[in-house]
Amino acid sequence: MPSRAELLRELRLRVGDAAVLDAPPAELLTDQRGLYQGAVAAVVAPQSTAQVASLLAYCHEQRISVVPQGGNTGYCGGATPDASGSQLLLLLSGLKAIRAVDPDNYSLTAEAGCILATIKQAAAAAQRYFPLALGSEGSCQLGGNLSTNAGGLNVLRYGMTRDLVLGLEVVLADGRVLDTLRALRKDNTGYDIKSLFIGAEGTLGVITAATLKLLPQPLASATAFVAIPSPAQAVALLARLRAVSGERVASFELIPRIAIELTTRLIAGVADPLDDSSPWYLLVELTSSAADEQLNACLDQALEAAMNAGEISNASVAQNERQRSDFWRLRESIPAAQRRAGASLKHDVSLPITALPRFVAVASAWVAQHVPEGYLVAYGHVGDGNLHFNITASGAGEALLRRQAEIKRVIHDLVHEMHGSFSAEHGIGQLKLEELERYTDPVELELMRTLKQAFDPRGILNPGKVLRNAK
Ligand code: FAD
Ligand code: 2HG
Ligand code: ZN
Repeated sequence: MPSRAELLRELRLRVGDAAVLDAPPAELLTDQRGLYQGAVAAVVAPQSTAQVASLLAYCHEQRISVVPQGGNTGYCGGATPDASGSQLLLLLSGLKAIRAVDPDNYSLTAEAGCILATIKQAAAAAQRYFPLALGSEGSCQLGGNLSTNAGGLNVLRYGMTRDLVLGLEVVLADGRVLDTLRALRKDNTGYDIKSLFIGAEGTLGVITAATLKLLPQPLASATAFVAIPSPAQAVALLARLRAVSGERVASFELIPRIAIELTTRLIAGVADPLDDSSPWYLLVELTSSAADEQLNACLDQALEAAMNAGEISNASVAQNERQRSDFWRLRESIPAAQRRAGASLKHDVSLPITALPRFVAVASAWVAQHVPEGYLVAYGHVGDGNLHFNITASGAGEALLRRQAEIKRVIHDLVHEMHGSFSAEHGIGQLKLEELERYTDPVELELMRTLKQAFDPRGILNPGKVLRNAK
C-alpha cells in the first residue's frame, strides 16, 4: 500500500485534481439505511471509461481495494467501504453520457452514472420506453441498477434489469476493458459473460456503460386500488386479470392496512383511496402500447367478476391521471413512511406466488406471537411473488434490533423450507453474507467463489461483499 500522499498524487495524475475528493461528504461513507459506517483512503470520481481503466490498473498493481458506488440507494451496504480506511471509493456519477439512442432498433446506450430517471426521459424523448421502475429512480444510477439486478414495480411484465440488457462495457480488476456493447437481440457467441456482471454488486468488474432494450411506450393504462380480505385473493385476482388481459398486467402490488395508516399519517399529500377499511389492498395496473385499447373495460370486467365471487370487497378505478398518480404516490411512499415510523427489520423474500398466502399466514402468526417489540409491515410486488416482509419497532427500536439475528433466522428458514429466496431483489452486499452461505446450494457457492477468483484474483473488487473475503 503506498503512503496516502503517494496515493493521492497517483490518483490525481490519472483523473485530474478535481476528480479526487480530499474530504468526502459523510453520506458517501454510510449506506442509506444507516446500517454501516465506512472509512476510505480516498474518493475518486472519474469522468470516463479510460480513467476508470487507468485507476483499476493502478489499484491492481498496488493491491488497493476498490468499492464502486452509484446512487448509494442500495439496501444491503454494498456500496459502503469497510472501516479500515484503506479502500478507494469509486464514484461512477461522472460517467453520465447517453451515448446513443436508436429508436428503430429499440435500443439505447448509456454510461453507468446516468440516473435511472434520466434514461427513462431520454427513451421517452425518442417515443420509446425504458420500463425499469423503482421508487428510487430519481437518485439510483444505471450501474447500480445493473449491479444489483434491480427489480421494482413492473417486473411482472418487463422482467428484472437483467432482462433489459443487450450489452455491457466493464472495466476488469486489472484495468482491461471488456466491450460487449452490441445492440443485438440474437447473439449466441459462446458463454454469456456480460450476464455475470449483472447482480454481481461490483465484485467482478466495474460497469461503465450498457446497451439497453427499449420498448414501445405505454399509451393506455387502467389502474385500480382494490380491497381484499387476505393475500389468497391476490392470487385469484391475478389469474382473473391475466385471463382477460394477458400480458397487459404490468403491476400487481400488495399493500397492508398498516401501510395506509403510516403513509397517510407520515407523508404529506397521501390519502386513503377507499372509504372503508380492509386488511389488505392491491394496486393493479394494466398498460398497453395501443392507444385505443379499452383497458378500463377489461379491468372493470375482472373486478366485477371478482366482486361477485366474493374475492374483493371494494375497488376504486382511477378516473384520471391525478388519481392514478395518487395511488402510486401512496405505494411508493411506503419505504419512507416506514423509515419515519422508526427502526425496522427488512426481509426481501420471494416465493412461488401460489405459496405466498401460506407463507404470510404462518410468518405473520409467528411475528404476532413472538415479536411484541414490533409490528408487521408486509408489502410488495406480489405479482412477482416478492414481499418486503418488514417489521417496524413499536418503541424506540433497540429491543427489536437486538433480536434481529434470531427473527431473521426464523423468517428466512421458513422461506427456505418453502423453496423461496431470502433476497428477491435487493442483493447480498455485506448484510446477507451469512444467509448466502446458509441457504445456497454448496456447488453453486463453490462456483461463485471460482468465478470471483477468476475475475479478481487479487481480491481488490468490493471485497467482503456478496462473498466473504478469502482467508
Ligand atoms: P448503489 O447503492 O450505489 O450500489 C449498489 C451496489 O452496486 C453496490 O454493491 C455497488 O458497489 C455496486 N455498484 C454500483 N455501481 C456500480 C458500477 N457501475 N459497477 C459495478 N458495481 C457497481 N430496489 C429494487 O430492486 N426494487 C425496488 O422497488 C426498489 N425500490 C427502492 C425504493 C427506495 C425508496 C430506495 C431508497 C431504494 C429502492 N431500491 C429498490 C433499492 C435500490 O434503489 C436499488 O438496489 C438500485 O438498483 C441501487 O442503485 P444505486 O445506483 O443506488 O447503487
Ligand atoms: C419497494 O418495493 C422497495 O418499495 C423498498 O424495494 C422495500 O423498503 C423496503 O423494504
Ligand atoms: Zn421492492
